[in-house]
Amino acid sequence: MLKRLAVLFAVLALVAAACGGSDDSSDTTTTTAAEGDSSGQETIDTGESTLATVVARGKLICGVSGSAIGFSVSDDTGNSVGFDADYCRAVAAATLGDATAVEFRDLTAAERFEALKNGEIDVLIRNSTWTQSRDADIGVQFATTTYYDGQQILASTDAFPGLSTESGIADIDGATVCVNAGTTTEKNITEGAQVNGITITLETYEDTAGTQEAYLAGTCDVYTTDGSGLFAFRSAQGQLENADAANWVIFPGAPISKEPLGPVTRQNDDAWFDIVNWTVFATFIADEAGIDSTNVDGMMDDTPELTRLFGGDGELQTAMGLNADAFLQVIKQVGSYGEIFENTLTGPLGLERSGPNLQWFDGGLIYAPPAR
Ligand SMILES: N[C@@H](CCC(=O)N[C@@H](CS)C(=O)NCC(=O)O)C(=O)O
Repeated sequence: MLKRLAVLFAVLALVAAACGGSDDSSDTTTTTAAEGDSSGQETIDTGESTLATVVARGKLICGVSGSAIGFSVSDDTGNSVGFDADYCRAVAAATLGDATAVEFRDLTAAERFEALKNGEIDVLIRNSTWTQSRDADIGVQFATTTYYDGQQILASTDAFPGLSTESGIADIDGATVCVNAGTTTEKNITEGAQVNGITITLETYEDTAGTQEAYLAGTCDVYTTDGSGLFAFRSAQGQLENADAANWVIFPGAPISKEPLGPVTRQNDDAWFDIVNWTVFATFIADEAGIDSTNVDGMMDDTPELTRLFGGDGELQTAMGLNADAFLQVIKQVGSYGEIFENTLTGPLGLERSGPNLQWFDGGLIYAPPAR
């Protein structure tokens, strides 16, 4: 409860000050090989495995947005709260046994992949969509998706009478649309307009603050980005008693794109990639078993798989260069997937866990391979 209140106050304190990312260079640049392998793709050789770098440094440097409400909102003390920020803490708990050993580095959409490739950050956990060009062309590697999102559109029934969640792109013909520069967002809405044979005017902003302020100022009559971002924006504005927010509709019900969001590491950094990936899987397996930070001590030996995962007989963490209880520390200090979702999205913003973000056995896509 206290944690949810802390997140809520942090969100409210920062909503008005929201700032964010811009130009996403991932889709355009093919960098020449600084220290490349045969495929000519740029590979950043940090000279040491990222695990060794983080352990030697005694803290994880994690790239976040810093202004994505619900995902990572950073304050001037260097703390960051939200779903992505919690996964940064989870990687620190797994690697260093201490979820607080994290330095959050706020990055714009344009800066995010460069900062990862040049070793400025150890891992990027910043509402970044897994795409073919990003995964295959620019020297980074996407780990397991932690939030299955999709692009949606936000507009007001004042500007578009009769608007509902059943409305679609075809219903915003002639609109001026606010978007974040260089993200997948801009491309999806441009293609969507072409496919629906409508005309829209794009107003592109370098960061989220600019995009949201333009919408609030009426410079554009439509705002579009990942559905979670729209929901968080409306929820936060509602909490700020912005009466207009009551007339804001998020549509279409079925998003116009797939936006699988998850952690990103450098390519050819496999040992570190496995640590980040299995940190995520550990939160999925705990969630699957109904385990969270409040009951893990009593349930960690309920099955041989849980015993292995939490550091008992047959544990596999030391083979990964981690402490045997690495993933036990993740659940104890940060929580299971369901707990992280509740503490950062559902509790503070009312963003319910549903659809693809449910466990596989509940019809969702949250699925972990067996810990054996
Ligand atoms: N998932 C998209 C980014 C979507 C996006 O821009 N989301 C907004 C939602 S508020 C955001 O992250 N803003 C914060 C920021 O850009 O720092 C991508 O990877 O290109």
